[in-house]
Amino acid sequence: MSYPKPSGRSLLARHLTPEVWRLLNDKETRYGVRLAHVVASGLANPDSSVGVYAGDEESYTLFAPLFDPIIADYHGFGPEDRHQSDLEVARLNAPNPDPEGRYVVSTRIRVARNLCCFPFGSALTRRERRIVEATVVRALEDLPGELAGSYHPLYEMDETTKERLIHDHFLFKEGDRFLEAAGLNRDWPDARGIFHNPGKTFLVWVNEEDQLRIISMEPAADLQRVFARLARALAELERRLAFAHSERLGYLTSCPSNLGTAMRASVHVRLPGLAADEARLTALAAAHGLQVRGTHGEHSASEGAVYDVSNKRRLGITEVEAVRELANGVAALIAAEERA
Ligand code: ADP
Ligand code: DAR
Repeated sequence: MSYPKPSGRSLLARHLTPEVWRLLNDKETRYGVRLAHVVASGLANPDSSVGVYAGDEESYTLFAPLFDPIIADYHGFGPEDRHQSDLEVARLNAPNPDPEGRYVVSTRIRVARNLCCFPFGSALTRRERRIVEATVVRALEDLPGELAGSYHPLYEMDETTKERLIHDHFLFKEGDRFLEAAGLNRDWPDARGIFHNPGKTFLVWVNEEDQLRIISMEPAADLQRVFARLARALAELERRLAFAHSERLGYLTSCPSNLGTAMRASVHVRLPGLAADEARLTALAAAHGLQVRGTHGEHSASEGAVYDVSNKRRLGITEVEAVRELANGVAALIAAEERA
């Protein structure tokens, strides 16, 4: 395959030079992942922001001449940097940014994980994806106390239930064109599903963009309690499953934007005053290290002036620091809303 010059302004377009292509194009990981696989989504979607997906853990080292500049660009994380995780609730000290409940509708903290010793989602065979599902579900069905729940395979779910769960922000949307071009939607809906406790405050997505999306969520803005539930769940799951992880990059994920903590901590916050100037809202959020999404997450618009506001940085920051950064940033947005 000759050098496929990427168009657009993605990090792929910026860093897939002819030299990098010549250097890496004939290499293959032990799971058979090649460079063409890694760059497929960004080549097919010139409007990508990142444009690459790792096919396995080894992609991050074998294709480092492409991934390292992308990681440095997105996270400000250099080749000599080392990620540190910190899930110690006692060190969080994140004040509730909206104790009277006037602005924050709900809080959600999620982390991505992939099992070690398997390819990632874009390179799994149907058989491997079913083994991942069975392995993960066996661990989930063994969880104690508040984390106990049940698994609901997508392929056994009626459309009404699926649409209700998506509408209510509990279930992932069917894969978008970026995931499609990466091969992450292959064999859909086979071996995909959602685990949740009766109250839907603890949920796990199985085999979406990553093999696990582990989620703690509830109404209002008690970030401390949402984080504590997630930390308990991760401690239980780390005893039952081995996750793809590297000393340098932390938890390894399909998309490099999720590396490190692999955490996105978000609030749904109603900001009718700031909604009048979304560019200003986005700039104000960015000044506090926060990202703004629509009411239904990535690639969606805001409804009723409700915005999904979350930490942008995932790598080179600890989980505790990311959640504290969100708490402080949301408090600043609420103060600006009260002045708007
Ligand atoms: P992810 O956060 O898993 O990377 P998305 O941005 O697509 O992916 O969000 C997934 C789902 O989580 C969407 O339905 C979104 O509305 C929902 N969501 C995100 N943050 C919150 C929140 N604070 N409260 C309720 N739902 C949320
Ligand atoms: N849409 C892809 C991925 C961007 C980051 N979001 C993820 N990983 N869900 C892009 O390159 O724009």
